[in-house]
Formats: sequence, structure tokens, C-alpha cells
Amino acid sequence: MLSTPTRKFADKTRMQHRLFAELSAMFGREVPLYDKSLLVNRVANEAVCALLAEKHGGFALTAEQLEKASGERHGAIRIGTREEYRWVAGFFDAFAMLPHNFYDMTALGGKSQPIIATAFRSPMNPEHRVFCSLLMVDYFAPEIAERIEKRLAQRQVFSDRAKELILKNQEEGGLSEAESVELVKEGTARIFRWTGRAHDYQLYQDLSDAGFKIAADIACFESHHLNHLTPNTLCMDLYTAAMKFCLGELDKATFAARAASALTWLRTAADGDYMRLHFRHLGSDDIESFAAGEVSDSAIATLAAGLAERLTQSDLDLSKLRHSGFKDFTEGPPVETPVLLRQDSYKALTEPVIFQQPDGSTLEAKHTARFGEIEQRFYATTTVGRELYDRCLIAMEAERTRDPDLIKRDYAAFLAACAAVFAEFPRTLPELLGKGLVLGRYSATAKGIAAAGTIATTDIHELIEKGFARAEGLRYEDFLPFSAAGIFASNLGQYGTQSTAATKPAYSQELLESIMDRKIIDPNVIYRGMQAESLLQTYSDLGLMSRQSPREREELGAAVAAYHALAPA
Ligand code: OOG
Ligand code: NI
Repeated sequence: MLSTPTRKFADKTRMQHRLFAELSAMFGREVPLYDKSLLVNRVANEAVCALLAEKHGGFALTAEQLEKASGERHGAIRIGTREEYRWVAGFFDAFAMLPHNFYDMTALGGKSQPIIATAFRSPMNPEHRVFCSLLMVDYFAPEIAERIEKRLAQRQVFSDRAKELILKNQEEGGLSEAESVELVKEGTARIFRWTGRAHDYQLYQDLSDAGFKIAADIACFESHHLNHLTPNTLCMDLYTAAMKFCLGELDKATFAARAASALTWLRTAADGDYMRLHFRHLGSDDIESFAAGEVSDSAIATLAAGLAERLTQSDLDLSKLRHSGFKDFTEGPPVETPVLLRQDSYKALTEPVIFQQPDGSTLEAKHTARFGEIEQRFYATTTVGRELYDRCLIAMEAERTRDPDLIKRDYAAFLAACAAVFAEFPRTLPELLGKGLVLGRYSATAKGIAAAGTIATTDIHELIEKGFARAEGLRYEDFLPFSAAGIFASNLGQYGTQSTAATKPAYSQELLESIMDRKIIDPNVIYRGMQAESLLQTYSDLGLMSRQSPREREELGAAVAAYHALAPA
């Protein structure tokens, strides 16, 4: 897809890893609770790996491998002006991170926010991504819009050197090693750094009072400070229980029970497809070579008790740190439904800020915006799968609105209600693929290749059943606007906001593309293209090309062509 950079340039994927490792270190220094949450995730993941090693004989992950496998991050930044947004797009371009998807957060009904967004990531095998919001000033009444614009015009987030490097990458297609180190440094020392300084408290107050805290978070600060930097977890329910325990929100017995139930769930759910999805270093052959093992109830109880012990040690007493508690429920599908992504977070911290006032004086105040998200990624959905997901999600919202206290009154009943709402979704990859709800990458097996010429069916699911082909699920690599809106809302302590302009402007993908002067990639073209290409290859390897219906061949061919057309000339 992307042309490989020539050797005179620093490798952009390696630059990406360096950038996110450095951002993570920066954020850890800025926010001690973030650093500790990484440790909680590590010890929870170690317990998961211990269970997986029993279930899949031959699977083992050293501490070093686990650390390496845990480097994936997504960040969230919020930008004030169109010019800044264009520089941000140029910055990420230097790391081969391109805009994917258009998110119109002004069109989410009661959850709307005055922003539009895209997410920067690699088109293929992305590990890192940044959700990048742009404040739409014309969402506001002219008087306040003008004050925001005036304020924003006074800041200079990108240094001259950063701009030079971004332009050089744009013109020449890459940066030298030394320059790439410099650009990462620009990111951590300036562009994405939290300064603790803000400007114009009156504007801050007026925006916050009018329900636009997000605008205050953007307009009054000096940099595109990271709002959050999200790692992945191997087991959302184990991690959230552990965090709540460390923050003092669950007692030890409740934690041990929740941990045991999360691990019991994994005992069934962590099949070969889970392994493939969660460990990118494992191939299908590695996974097939694992011996099926048994995980006993007592092994689970031992793991849960061990984890409770570890979390009780003083280095994980998070109640001592500044915090505002953990979110009540996880955004996205319930644990039974392995599609798209599940997200949760510790709530936004209230942090000290010093305001520089227009008259030259300073004022000490507090700001609540930066939170601590975690996520677990599952399978990318087809159009049909996504429609079903959206329907289920609306039903789940309705359920929560109908009985908002259920979660506190009876946690098990709350989880059962969520599962019931998503009951139409099957729980395993073969069934999800079989029903056409998620996308996969198919390949011929050795048995299938040996049988080429004698195979009677062209139905991919039958080919899999007969052992002639196999499938892996495609991982969802993007964001979910409703999940994002839920996170926004719960952290800002504010639900959506209405436009105060005379008429609410309509925003489009074309608008954001023109702001960046680059095209936004539709990730569905990638997912569908990958699936189609793998199907064509499978049919070819099985000698079935000529037996496919012309219509199917045409459809697959069109999906592959659209996918290949994404590659720059
Ligand atoms: C971005 C929210 C979107 C997610 O994970 O959906 C996001 C923000 O809070 O600025 O990060
Ligand atoms: Ni996020």
C-alpha cells in the first residue's frame, strides 16, 4: 500500500514506536496515576497469561515479551484552529500515520460536542493511533466565537523547527535519523506536553458555564496536551476490577469474586481465535501447535487470590494518588460480544492550573479534563454487523436509562441485562463470520491445496468446515463515535451541548479534508479489501477460481481494486 521509504530516511514505523514510547514516558511523568494504571494492567495481564499458559500448552510469554506486546497506545488531542490542525496532520504524516474516518461529534443528538475529528494511524497493521478533534468555532454565537478565535490566534504550538521538519518530510518523503529524533522531541517537549498554564480565566469560566468545557480545554491552553493515552488490556473486566480495587472502590472479597469470574469467562472465551487477536506475534501455525489444556476452578481461585495479594502491596495503593474514581460501566459491547472495542477509564483528574490574565496578573485555578482510558480491541464488523451493533447499543442505553441504579443495586443483574440486549450476536469467531457479521482473512490449508481440483463447493464456510480453508478475524483498528461521546460525557461531567449559532452549521468530511489538504481514508475499504484479497487467493490456491460465480468474482475484484487504489501513486 504505502511505498517503502528509501534507506536515506528513518523508518517511519520505528519512528512511530519511538514517538509513542516517549509520549508514554512523558505522560507517566505528568500523571502518576497513568503510570500506576500501566502497572495494574501489567499485573492483570500476567494473571491472564498464566491462565492462557495452562489452557494452551506451549504458550508462554516472558516479562520482556509482555512488555513489548503492551506498547500499543491511542492518544487523544483536541485542536483549536484549522491551521494548527493542518500542522498536526503534517506531523503525523512524518510517522506514516494517515487520517482514517470522519467523526462528526456535532451530530450525536444529546451527546453532541462542538468538534469534528479524524484519527491518524497506519493503514496496515496499525499499533498506535491518535484521535484528533477540531473545535468548530462557528458552532457558537458570534460574540463568544470571536473571543475564542482571538485567544487562539495568540498561541504558537509548533516551533519554527518543528514546522521545518514537517515541511521537509512533506517535500522529500522522509527525515534522517537525527531529524526524526528531533521531531519526536518536539512532540514530547512542546506540542503534546501539559504545561499547567492557561490563559484568560474569564473566557474559561464563560465557556464552562455555558456547558462547553471541551472548548475551554482547547481554547485556553498553550499546547495540544494529550487528553489521554490509552493502552490495551488482555482482559477488560479483570483490569477494571483491579483498578477499582486499587482505588478503594471494591473490597478484597468483591475484587476476588470479580477477578475469578473474569478469569472463568476467559477460560472458555480465550480460544485460538482470541490468541490470534491478542498476540500479533503468534501465527496460526503457532496456535494450532498448542496442546489443549484444562484450567481448574482451583487454579482460577489461586490466580485471583494471588492477584489480590499483589494489588494490595503499597506500590499499588492508588487511593493515595490524586484521583476522581473509576467509571461505572464499560463502553462498547458486553464481554460476550467480541466485536469492535470495549473502553473504560478512570475519571478525569482535577489538576492545578495557573492562568495568565490579560492584565498580566496570574490566577490559580483547577481544570478537570485528563482521564485514564483503557481498551480491548475485537473484530471489525461488516455493514450488517455494524447495524446490528448500533441497534443493540441503543437498546442497551434505553435499558440503562430505564433503571439507572441497577448497576449499583445488583451488578450481576446489570451485566445479564447487557448480555441479553446483545443476545443476537453469536459469541465465537466462526459463528460471527458464518453470519456475515464480522470480517476475516481467509487462507487455504495444506489439506485444501492437496485436494485442489477435487473440491465441489465454493462456499467459504463449507470450505472451512471441511478443513480446506481457515480464517482469522480482522481486528477493528478505529474508533466508535458513540463510545467516544460516552467517554467525553462521563469525563466532562456534561452530556452534549447544543449549538449556540443562529443555525447549527453542517460539517462534512470534505471540509476536514480541505483543512488538512489531504484525503481521509475510509477504513472499511481496507477491511473489505483485505477480506476480498484473501478470498481470491484462497479460491486460487484451491483451484476454484473458474468455479466462482461471475458476480462474486466481480464484487471481490472491485473491493480489491478500491483497496489498492488507496496506495499513493
Ligand atoms: C477523544 C475521545 C475519543 C476514544 O477513545 O473514543 C477517544 C477525546 O476525549 O478528546 O479517544
Ligand atoms: Ni480514547
